[in-house]
Amino acid sequence: MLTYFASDIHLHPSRPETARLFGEFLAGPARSAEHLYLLGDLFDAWIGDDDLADPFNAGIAAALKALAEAGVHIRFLPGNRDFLIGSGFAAAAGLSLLPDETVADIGGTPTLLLHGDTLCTADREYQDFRTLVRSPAWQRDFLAKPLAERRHVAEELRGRSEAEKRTKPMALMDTNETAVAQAFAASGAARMIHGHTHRQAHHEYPGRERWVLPEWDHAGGALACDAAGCRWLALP
Ligand code: LP5
Ligand code: MN
Repeated sequence: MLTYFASDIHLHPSRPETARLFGEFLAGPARSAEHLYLLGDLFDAWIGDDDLADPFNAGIAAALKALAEAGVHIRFLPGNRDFLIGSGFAAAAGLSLLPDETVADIGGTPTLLLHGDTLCTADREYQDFRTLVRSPAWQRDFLAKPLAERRHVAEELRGRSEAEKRTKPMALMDTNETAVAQAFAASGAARMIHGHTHRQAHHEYPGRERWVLPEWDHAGGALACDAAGCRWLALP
């Protein structure tokens, strides 16, 4: 049973090259897998499932649906940019939604799957922001606004986040080892797979391992796992 993992594709109409690369992945290598897990930030910004009328978004959903119809089980868990993906997108893309921090049996190894932003505990400003925008009340209020207004808010936030990231120390924006150890202990998993930090790596701890997925803005890539373990799958 071959399972692929990818995250941080950050699809956006302003980056057609990334969309092309991802489309080729879905139409090609992904078809060899039995399962594909998307671990958040599939989109650079998702402002609600009613934005599926947008041709760019509809095209991505259709490409995922074609993969699902070819027999690949696709699952998605939310990132910090597309946590508003809901059942409308899931139906259009033929995928199922998972909560962040899901333990799955991957080739016989209990594996904790998460986006990874919850591990960046030193970034207090981000964590406060996350608590706000993940609250059901805030989301109800936001989704009730017209699409154009939501798009404007998302663009403002993207700009603000980019500016803040230039001033935040790199270590602050990385995963915190105490949070990693706690996540292993709380989940009972022997393996962890996540994205978010864009710091592709394979970290090994006694009896445990942690894979950090790459982002797709520049090169991209996926992780392939089966009963023999995991390895990087480079894209052509
Ligand atoms: O994703 P990445 O790596 O670029 O940056 C994250 C953190 N930034 C974010 C913000 C998103 O990047 C912006 C795009 C979101 C689009 C989503 C649209 C749908 C919902 C609408 C939005 C509410 O998550 C960044 C981290 C970084 O990772 C590293 O871990 O540092 O965190 C921030 O930049 C957050 C700031 O520190 C705090 C921002 C406070 C803003 C307060 C406004 C609250 C009200 C917003 C609604 C009107
Ligand atoms: Mn992210």
